[in-house]
Amino acid sequence: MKIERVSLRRIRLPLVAPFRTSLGVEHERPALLVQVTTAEGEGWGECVAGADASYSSEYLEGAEDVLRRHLVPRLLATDSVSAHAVAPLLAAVKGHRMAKAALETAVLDAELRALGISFATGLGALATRVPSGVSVGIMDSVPELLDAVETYLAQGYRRIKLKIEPGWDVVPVRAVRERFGDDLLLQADANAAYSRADAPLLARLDEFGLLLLEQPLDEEDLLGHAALARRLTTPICLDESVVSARSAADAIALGACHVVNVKPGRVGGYLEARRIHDVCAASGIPVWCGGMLETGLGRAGNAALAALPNFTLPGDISASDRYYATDITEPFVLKDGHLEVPDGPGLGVAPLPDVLAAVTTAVSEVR
Ligand code: OSB
Ligand code: MG
Repeated sequence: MKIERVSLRRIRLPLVAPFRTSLGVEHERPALLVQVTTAEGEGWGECVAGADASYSSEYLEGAEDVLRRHLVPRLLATDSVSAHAVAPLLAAVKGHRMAKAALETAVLDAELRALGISFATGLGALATRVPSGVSVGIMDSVPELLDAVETYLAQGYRRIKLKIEPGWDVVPVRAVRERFGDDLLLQADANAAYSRADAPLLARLDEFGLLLLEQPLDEEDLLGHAALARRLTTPICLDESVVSARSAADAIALGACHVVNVKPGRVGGYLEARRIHDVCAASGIPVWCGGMLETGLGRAGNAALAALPNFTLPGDISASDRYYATDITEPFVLKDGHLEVPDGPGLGVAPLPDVLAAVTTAVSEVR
């Protein structure tokens, strides 16, 4: 495919409720959409970089800048681009995985749409629906948290993830476990808010039978995670620390995790995400699909990825209305606690023109 032009579109979506984590609180989701146009048709990708650089070093304006100056021009200068060629073409630019992921996704979407093949089929996935989990933010009080969890469970969510931070950990986890019982699939995510010295405190979570504890320590502290994994009975899961198939393999070899959260944006795209799935499968490490408050575009790709066989734990792939009153695509809805994996060509969904126009704050083209 020859890429003719690439549009970079900034959108802003209000959240149905504030989402608080140890990294901060979000009231809306500003996002960057990448649209590639080829002679064979178009494709879309969503960049998951946040407004600030609190989750990773990437942030929205930075992602837009590197796309415009360094990434898109490399593809425009190439006569024929396939999705598998994107990462090698962009490899001379270090890092910026979320920006690269958005561009590769748009090319993959265009390619698969032209071929009439769905993302799920293109990735090698067979499942037609995936179990849906929900990530529950830090609340002002335990009763408020219990109400939120009760509402999600009533909607059918199959697994609850509680965001934790120092001062909001043992007490809310105990409260949820006691209220909803031992059968509830429950896990916690610290977003790197603890240090090695907190091991005794984190060990107190062991009594609650969590599926896993996600990213308790700094993203670079693999040895700290390995020490914690030896000390706790709760399985350690890595999110921020795993940025590639190589780093996943290293973390596993060091004993730093028993489970991996796979987010396509964090690792540079769906093709690398697939490789992480494969590396983990070969090592007997289960994976699940994380989320970054994606719109329907990113949610569609994530549902396809999560349909791969080693995604044996429910992911943070909730229905559109978990975050958005109006999604930019046809909304993903919960059916019996699951989301359907789109089976149309490419991502199988596309932005609805009216909604897209209403939430767009800026568009620019790179040719
Ligand atoms: O750590 O998984 C995380 C959202 C933003 C940044 C980091 C994380 C999250 C979530 C939300 O937990 C998951 C979702 O999209 O529902
Ligand atoms: Mg996480």
